[in-house]
Amino acid sequence: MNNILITGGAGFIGSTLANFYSKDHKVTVIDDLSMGSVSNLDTSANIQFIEGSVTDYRLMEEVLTDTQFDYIFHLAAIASVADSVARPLETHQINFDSVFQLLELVKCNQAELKRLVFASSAAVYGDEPTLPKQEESVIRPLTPYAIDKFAAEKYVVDYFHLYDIPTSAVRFFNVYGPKQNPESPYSGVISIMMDRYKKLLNKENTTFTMFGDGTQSRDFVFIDDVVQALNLIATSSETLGEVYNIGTGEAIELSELVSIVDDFLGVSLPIRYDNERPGDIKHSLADISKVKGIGYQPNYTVKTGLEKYVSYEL
Ligand code: UD2
Repeated sequence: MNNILITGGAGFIGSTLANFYSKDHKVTVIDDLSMGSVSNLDTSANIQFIEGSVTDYRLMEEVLTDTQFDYIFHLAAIASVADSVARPLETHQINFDSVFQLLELVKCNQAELKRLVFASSAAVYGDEPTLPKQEESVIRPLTPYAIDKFAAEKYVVDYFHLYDIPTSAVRFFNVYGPKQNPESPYSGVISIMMDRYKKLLNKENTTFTMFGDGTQSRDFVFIDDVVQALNLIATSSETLGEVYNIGTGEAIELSELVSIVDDFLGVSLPIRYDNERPGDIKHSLADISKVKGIGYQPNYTVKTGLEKYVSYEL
């Protein structure tokens, strides 16, 4: 039985990962509940929940001196690109400072650690138009979010090379699935869309706002595939000090996404078109050869993932 720490563990990705590991391992979750919820976590004696922020040095020091962890997943972040443009200083403290602080605490207190996995983002590639994005592609971060993720990712990898701390970083493309919170205007687009479909099916008045003309495309990856990839990366020795894209290798336009769910549910989602969001990337697509090299195989296309999501949510 391993000891696993998941920061942001009550959020969408973190709670799915915590529930997955809690079947066989002891999981400690730290979350400030800004986007996450304790109700995302299974009721399990193997999960210990701590409410607090990863920016709280005292709290993090206490947790990391109390317990020797085998694995740490640092997922706590302000996940929204648009929110980082609106609040660059606040998001920097969470998306960058917390990582640096965690690395130092791990260096001093976690001699038994097998792996620290840091959640970076496809946003680091920015708007350089060459697709698909390989890990070695040009990096052109455009927003505070992307700059923080890239700088933090660099430190994470550097701590392996300089201090032998066992680290890996992952660049998430657009992750979706059950438990993604649709409440904020900055939530993942599929969770917002699902919320509007739910209202539509309940005969409530609703509109989905499309920022731009709907021709922007994303590599949407289903949460179960993300958990598969994270587990492989954390437990493989060849991933030490390396960075991995996590996506599907297929992209879809937003308007196409709406058509798929419309057809599936036999409805027509009312759409209001608005201006593109500042800092928005037009197209995003992962090259996943590197993570496939350690045995990753996405089990869901966007169609099958959406079907599963729709049957779970609606
Ligand atoms: C996602 C991640 C971000 C980062 C990035 C990597 C989320 C919430 N954000 O940012 O953390 O990893 O990918 O590239 O998962 N949109 C609408 N209507 C809405 C909401 C969004 O049209 O109500 C559009 C939005 O303008 C964008 C697209 O949908 O063109 C995707 O937006 P998003 O916020 O889901 O994700 P993204 O790609 O900005």
